[in-house]
Amino acid sequence: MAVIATIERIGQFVGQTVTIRGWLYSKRSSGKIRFLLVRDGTGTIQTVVSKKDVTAEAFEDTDRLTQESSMVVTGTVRADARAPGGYELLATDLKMVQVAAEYPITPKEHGPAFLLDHRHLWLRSSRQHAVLRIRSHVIQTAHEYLREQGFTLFDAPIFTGAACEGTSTLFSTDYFYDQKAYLSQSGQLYAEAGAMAFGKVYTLGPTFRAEKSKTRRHLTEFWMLEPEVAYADLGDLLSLAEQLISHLVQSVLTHRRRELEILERDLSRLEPILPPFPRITYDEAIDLLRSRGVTIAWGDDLGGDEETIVSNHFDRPAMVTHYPLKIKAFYMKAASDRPDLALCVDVLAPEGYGEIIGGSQREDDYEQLVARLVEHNLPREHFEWYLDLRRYGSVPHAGFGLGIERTVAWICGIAHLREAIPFPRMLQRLYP
Ligand code: NSS
Repeated sequence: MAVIATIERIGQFVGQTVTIRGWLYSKRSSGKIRFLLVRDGTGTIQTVVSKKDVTAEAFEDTDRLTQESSMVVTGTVRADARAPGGYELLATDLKMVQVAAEYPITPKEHGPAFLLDHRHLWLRSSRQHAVLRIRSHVIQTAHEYLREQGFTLFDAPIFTGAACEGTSTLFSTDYFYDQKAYLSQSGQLYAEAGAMAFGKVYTLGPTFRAEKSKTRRHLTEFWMLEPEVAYADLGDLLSLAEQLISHLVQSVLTHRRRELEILERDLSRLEPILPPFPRITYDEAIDLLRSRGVTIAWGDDLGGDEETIVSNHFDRPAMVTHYPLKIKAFYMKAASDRPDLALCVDVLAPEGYGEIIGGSQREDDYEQLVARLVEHNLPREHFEWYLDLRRYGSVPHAGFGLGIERTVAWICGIAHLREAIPFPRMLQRLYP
């Protein structure tokens, strides 16, 4: 019995006989030789099947193999600089597991609607595969990084009783005993309880926004990473944001370079992503926009186009702070010297990707927070537990939410968020 190897690690087995379990990506024939490109989920390898090296039955089977047929192949690993990936397998045995029906996705161009309808199969294509491997790496690296920094993973609920980010984007569902439940827009409020219990926590989970927006930057279900830190202010938050983002990007450059190459990502745009990131205030961003001919009133939020103009000004993510308090969420703390401004930050990724992080220092004063709930017309009874956090040992604290899909789309250099998650949920998409 040969050892079962993965294509990713095939370099460790040069000269040895191994078994690869996978699927046929493509094939071509030349006389008594068949060249099978086999993928196993970790990579692809060219497998050379010579009539002289395998049984007659195995050789005939190669002609029955269709695209995406499942197969187990055993052979000797050979280093070959000309082979894609640097290695080849010289087959000594081949077993078909299932002959696939005619595969709907072919090398010809398919439109996005067709590909999204076949998302369950599209995942196998090399570009989609590369994006989702990078996504996995980003999430795993974030867990490792935050653990090393002393954070405790603290899972927030998905069924919630109230809004975190504004009532207009809440998905509601029937709960027991005539209650309404809402799908969480953010784990933040719960993470704040966690920070008061553990000091430094983070949540990572799906979050939901019932925004009727059709832009390439919006999903109705997306994943958010939310660190929350007790005894921290806005300055501490900015350091954490630039360290975390830089670490994620540099780690992908080191460990997922092959995937970035498949995506033809311009690596020179990722290499400079290191601290410090530029910091500009909302006021400065407004000046910058006006100097570029944009008509914008003080107090307006920055839309996608404005974010693009600001972020194109820098080669690293820009940290825009101190937005007008009145356009921001109820929980943000006002600046002591300018009470019309929030101690908040939006981190805008370069190359037009726009906002990947939104965060703030939190209002930690009980009276102020009660006033903000009233201003925002929020039902106080749903927030009594949250007010308790200000009654019992309130401290300055801060946190942010990093959108996983937006971060992955930017790192991968892909235009649309829908490819940065296995099964995107959008205004008009719930299938598959
Ligand atoms: O609305 S945010 O700006 N902020 C919050 O939800 C805070 N409660 C987070 C916190 O402080 N713990 O969303 C944070 C990020 C934002 O920068 C985007 O990267 C991402 O979440 N985000 C989205 N990604 C995809 N689709 C949609 N609709 C979306 N909305 C926000």
